This record gives sequence, structure tokens and C-alpha cells, in this order.
Amino acid sequence: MIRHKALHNGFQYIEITNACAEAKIALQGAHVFHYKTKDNDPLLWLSEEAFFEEGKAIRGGIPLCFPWFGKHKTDTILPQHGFARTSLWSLSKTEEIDKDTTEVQLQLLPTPETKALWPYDFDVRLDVLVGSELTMTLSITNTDTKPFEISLALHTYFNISDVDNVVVEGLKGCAYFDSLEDKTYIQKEDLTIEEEVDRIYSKSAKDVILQDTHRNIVLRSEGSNSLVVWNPWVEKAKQMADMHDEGYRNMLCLETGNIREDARTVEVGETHVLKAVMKSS
Ligand code: TA6
Repeated sequence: MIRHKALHNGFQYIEITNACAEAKIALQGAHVFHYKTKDNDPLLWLSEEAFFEEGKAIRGGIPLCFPWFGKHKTDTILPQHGFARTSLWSLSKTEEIDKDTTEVQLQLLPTPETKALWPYDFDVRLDVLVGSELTMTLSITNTDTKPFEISLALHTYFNISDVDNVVVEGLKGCAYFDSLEDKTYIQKEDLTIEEEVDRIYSKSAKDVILQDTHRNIVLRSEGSNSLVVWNPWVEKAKQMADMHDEGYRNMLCLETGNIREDARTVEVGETHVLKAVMKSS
């Protein structure tokens, strides 16, 4: 079932339920902010203080970072992580594939507001497959008359039992840029979180596994050679109005993307596809 819902302030979202799973997707940002299968805890973390207001990114779920990741390279007054996550997308397709699987597609096209921030024509689609896994396929087509460069990420907040309990497998031996130190290192062991972490790993398409006490979360990506790992830790969590002071304990961001040297140039008429498949196991 696919239902169109709105909060008291008119904030619109889609509610998906099928025999296997449920999800909620805000039209603003094509933002998946809830996903769970029948027999598991929610896969995605959502802040209890998240804003569900026009023009404000939702803290949690899967914010879409496009057409740039992080601060804009040259103009720091431009919105962090681009404009996709605070723009109103349209619902371009819905399909109940079978009793266990629902597909929806959302589309973002240029507006005067986006052109003022980024002077290019594009056709961006997000295909979301809700079933035993959550599949996110972000396709960026260059409909302009000149190439453009993009950096992007599926900025996924995963729901964890406690930050002390988790281990991230699949990054051992990978180089990473430490955004807190502006330095590059090699990951020597599987990753545990004992402080603020804000790193951009250069990695192959190999799966990343988030090991927790009661479950493992498997993240598979395609079209990406970079993965961000972020936990704001104590001080940053306190500074965020839309995150409880202790909220950092129950979330870890593992963000499939194309960032820094993995940024992509999309030629005229070409399409870049970034895909992530995530599930509890
Ligand atoms: O993905 C990591 C990061 O770039 C961090 O540096 C932090 O800024 C985080 O994104 C959240 O950004 P936001 O704009 O959503 O508060």
C-alpha cells in the first residue's frame, strides 16, 4: 500500500507498507526517513528532534547530498550538501511489484531557485525499492549543453544499539581523508568509534558490514568508490538543535558517495548512477 500523508504543518510524505517491510519518504528531498522489515528494528536512525519543516533537512534517514557534498568548493555561503535535500521532488512512479516489494520513483528537475545556486539543467531520479532490502538508486542525467561536475552522497544514518557496541568491517587497508585533521591515513583495523569521526574512505565496491550486538547491517554500493563514516560524538551532538545530546550514541552514518577524487563529471546527455543496497542480517 502507498499512502500520501501530510503533517499538521502540511509537510508531505509517502507511507509504504507491504507484507515484508514499511517505509516513509518525504517529498522534500526525496528523503527516506523510515524503513524497517517486519522482523527487525528500524534500519535507519531518525532524531527525536528532527525538523519536518519546509527548507530544513531532516536529521536522520537518508538525506541526499547533490550537486555537491559538504561545503561548496568555492562559495561557502551556498547550502552545505547542495540543494537536493531541501527541494520539493515530485512522485514520478509507483509500483507494487509483488506482496513483498514496492517501488517508488521521485524526480527533481531544475527550478529558478536551483539555477540560482547551480547554473545547470539536469534530470535527477531516485528509485526506492522497499522490500527485504532497501535499494536506493540515484540517477543524475545531464540535460544541459555542457558537462558538469558533481559530488554526491546517500547520507545514511544507521540505527545502532550503542556506539560502544559497533564495529565497521570492510574498510581495513583503505585510505581515508580525516576531515577533522585534513590529513590522509590508512585504516589498519576494522573500525570502532571512540570519538568524533568524520572520514572519507576511498574504497572498492566491496560490501561494508556494520556489526552490532543484535544484528549486522550490510551496505552494498555500485557507482561509488568513496564512503563517509560520521559520528558527531558528544560536543557536536550538543551543538545540534535537531539532535538529542545523547543522540550520537544510537546512530552511525555510512554514506555511499562520489566525493573528493571520486567526484564525477557527467557529459551532455550522459547519466551517472549511484546505488546502495542495505539490509539487516
Ligand atoms: O557526512 C559528514 C558531514 O559532512 C559532517 O561533516 C557533518 O557536517 C554532517 O555531514 C552533517 O551535515 P548536516 O549539514 O546535515 O548537518
